[in-house]
Amino acid sequence: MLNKSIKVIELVALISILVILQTSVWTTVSSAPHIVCDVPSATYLTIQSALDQANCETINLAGVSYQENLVVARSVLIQGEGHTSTLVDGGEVGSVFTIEGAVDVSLIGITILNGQSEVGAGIYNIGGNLTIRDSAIVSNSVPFVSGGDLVGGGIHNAANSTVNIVNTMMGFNNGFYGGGGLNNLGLATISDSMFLDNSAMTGGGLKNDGTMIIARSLFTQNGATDGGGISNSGTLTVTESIIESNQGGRDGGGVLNYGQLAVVNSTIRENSANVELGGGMKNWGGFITIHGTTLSGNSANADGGGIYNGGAGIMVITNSTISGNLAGRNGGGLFNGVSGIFDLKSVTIANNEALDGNSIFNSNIVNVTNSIITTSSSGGNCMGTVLTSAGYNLASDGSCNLSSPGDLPNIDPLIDALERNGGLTDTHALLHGSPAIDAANDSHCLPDDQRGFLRPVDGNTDGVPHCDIGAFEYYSEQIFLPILFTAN
Ligand SMILES: [Ca+2]
Ligand SMILES: [Ca+2]
Repeated sequence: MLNKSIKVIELVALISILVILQTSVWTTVSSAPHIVCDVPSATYLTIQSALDQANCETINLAGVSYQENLVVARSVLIQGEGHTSTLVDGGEVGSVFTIEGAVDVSLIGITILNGQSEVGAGIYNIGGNLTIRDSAIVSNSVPFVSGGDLVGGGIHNAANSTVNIVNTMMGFNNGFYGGGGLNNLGLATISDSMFLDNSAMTGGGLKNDGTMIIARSLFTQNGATDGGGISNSGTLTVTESIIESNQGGRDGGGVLNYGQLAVVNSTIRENSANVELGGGMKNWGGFITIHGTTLSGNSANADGGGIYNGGAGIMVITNSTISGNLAGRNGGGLFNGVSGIFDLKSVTIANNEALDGNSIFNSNIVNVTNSIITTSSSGGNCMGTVLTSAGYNLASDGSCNLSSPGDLPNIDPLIDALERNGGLTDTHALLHGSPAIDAANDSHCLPDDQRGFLRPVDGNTDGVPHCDIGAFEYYSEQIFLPILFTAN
């Protein structure tokens, strides 16, 4: 719900920006003073001339279009009248903003567009502590220059630099080699923001080689050769966000990871790896934890419709759902390569499809407990190396060779369609009478389910509460209603 409202608001903002760009009703400032300093009170004809006044702390911009390429070498607040009216246009002749040195800079309520530079076409931040709020960074691009770094279409945030992006739209930027919307080597935080239709060879939406935290944000329709939405080689945490409808021309439609990545309470859906591996995610040698998250409807032309894990990558997945993903070759839900490790706990893997291994194609180690593995497609759930079961898994057929205590092979889990059942992500509810109810190992289950609803609950009303197998905890009607009313 939260994420949906973000999306609607930002799309409205985006449309208004596009209307402005197309109608070109704004003219470049010429003679009238549109730039005002608060303290000391003064007016200027260009933003740069105001920036050159060391004691001008706040620069207020009018609701017009400015064409300038600005160098900010001191701490300052630059404030527009809103991103639909105040435009700073780089004129395709350099970065729009270059921020130099250990300065505190805030950009609020402006649109930054038409920058063109081999690094950081919209904003090039070299050492600054930069905050961008209620703004838009659109249509900036890194052109090919022989021998150039060629990264950071919207923003390049250098090492020892900080960028905080709040309630901002990054759209239609091109980063050439890396980071269509943002290329980060320093520290970046992104919240309540949207990355739309950005592109680069690696990391269409963004590329992170530093440290980054993303919260409540949407990545959609970004494209890259590898890592359509996000490429991470550093340390990245993604919470309460949606990565949707991005495309990897080759690998990692939604996310490509070489580094350390945590995905929490998020949705990765309908991304595609058009030629090779990892429709939702590709992990190559990195460490990923996924919790409270749904990967659904992703597709890979070859292996790993939901997730491809290789290069000695390690993936720990808890309280999550892998549903309706498609691989043209092996591993509709999950593909595990010759040196990869998956650790699955309280996961629901359902309705995925592949040529071989609809749910899981394994070539090394997949540890699994308290999880549902189900498919209705021909060819069965599991293919390749036998899973390492710690018991209490439920599978719709016998192809996963589950034979540890509490394992329930060859049984229909009786799950409902993927939909919102409370919480921040879609889940497969257990239907009344599901054999998964109260059938998990309590010592391996977490204190809540994927939705954040408490476990264990006595779902079969025999007076004894036990955890359920899979990501969802079944509440019979008697106990479900009062919890719904007290949840908020
Ligand atoms: Ca239960
Ligand atoms: Ca019970």
